[in-house]
Amino acid sequence: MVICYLGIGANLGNRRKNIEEAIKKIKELKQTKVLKVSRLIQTKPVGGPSGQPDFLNAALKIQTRITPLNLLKELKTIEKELGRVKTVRNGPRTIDLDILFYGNKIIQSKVLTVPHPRMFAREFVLKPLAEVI
Ligand code: PH2
Ligand code: MG
Ligand code: MG
Repeated sequence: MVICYLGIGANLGNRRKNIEEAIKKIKELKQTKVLKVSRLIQTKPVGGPSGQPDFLNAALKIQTRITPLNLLKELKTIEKELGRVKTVRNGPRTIDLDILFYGNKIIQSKVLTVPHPRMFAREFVLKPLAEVI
């Protein structure tokens, strides 16, 4: 089992409900346990188109046997199930699920970079993460 930290963000639709639903689906993943859930914090959008709604952000500590690329795939599936539509970079979204850390692994592949490359400059990631670490 590997300890892994996930970042969650939502700024479209019922943001709280989207995040709760995403956590429920992550709990249902095989070979995965959710160990800690942070509070939800409201944050101003960083980057992306101006005028987009405020975000709710959260972080999770999980334990999993799913490999990093399969975990990425599972998270993308959950994003799709919750109605995420890809538009512009950093644009508004019903749900965003990011792998922040996967054990102590450093991953630099075409589709996945871990630790998350922009997390260290983002208060909306670090604040909830500090609650579950
Ligand atoms: N996610 C982004 C870009 N900007 N801003 C906030 N406040 N919260 C986010 O989750 C967020 C963002 C890209 O994933
Ligand atoms: Mg993100
Ligand atoms: Mg993402």
